[in-house]
Amino acid sequence: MPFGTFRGKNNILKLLPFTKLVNLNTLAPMIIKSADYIASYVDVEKCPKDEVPEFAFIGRSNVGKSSLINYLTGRKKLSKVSVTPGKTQTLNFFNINNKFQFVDLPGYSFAKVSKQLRNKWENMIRNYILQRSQLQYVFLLVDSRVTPQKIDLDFIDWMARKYIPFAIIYTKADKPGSRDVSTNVQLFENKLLESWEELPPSFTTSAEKKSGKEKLLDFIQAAVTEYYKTLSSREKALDA
Ligand SMILES: Nc1nc2c(ncn2[C@@H]2O[C@H](COP(=O)(O)OP(=O)(O)OP(=O)(O)O)[C@@H](O)[C@H]2O)c(=O)[nH]1
Ligand SMILES: [Mg+2]
Repeated sequence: MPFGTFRGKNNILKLLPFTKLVNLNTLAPMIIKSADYIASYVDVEKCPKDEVPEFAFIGRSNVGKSSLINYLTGRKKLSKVSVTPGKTQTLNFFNINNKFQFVDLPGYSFAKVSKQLRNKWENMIRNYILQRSQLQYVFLLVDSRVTPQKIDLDFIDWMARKYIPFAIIYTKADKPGSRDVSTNVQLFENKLLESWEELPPSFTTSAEKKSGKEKLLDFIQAAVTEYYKTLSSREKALDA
């Protein structure tokens, strides 16, 4: 498994498992046959205890997390979307193809709720990310229409320090080749390169124009395949 290198404080190099060694070209494209809402939780301890691989979507309020889940699964109303930020307030679980799970998280940095509530959400998100052992990747969504925001870079920095595997998804790229999108992505990557030797995997999507999901689904498919391969060799080893 190749690792990305994060320079961290005092220039100390740290290795992060953000890219898995899987040949995406050998896998058939993923077809979403089923996508169903499971339940919502506010406490990681109460989340389903199983070994289903999981992918979480996180980012600022209104960045398009719920819309992206709907676009990826081809289910318009699976996760609730709203023009008003702060729509998703719980950890929302979705079962995909009876094989893996998506978790839609509340947005961070939503200014219009009380500090107390914001702290509660932040703790809920952080505890979930730190404690959920079957979490394969955190997908950190970044709005491609704006210049780099400190809060997003800080969140990446926090995940790096906690050794959380993650990938970045630039959202709302309704005109993917446009100068604005490529300039903002470039600016964001330049910021990352101040602390990373190698960039994490990234994807550019538009839920509105329905573009960019194929590569992301390939990536998820590769991670799921890898997960079950590891699980079955572990079970075989235990049986032996
Ligand atoms: N132009 C454009 N708008 C989008 C896109 N994706 C989402 N939106 C809009 O952005 C707003 C927020 O979308 P949500 O999917 O609810 O965002 P969220 O990140 O889940 O928001 P919270 O749950 O409140 O944190 C809605 O008005 C969406 O229609 C996109 O690709 N392009
Ligand atoms: Mg949402």
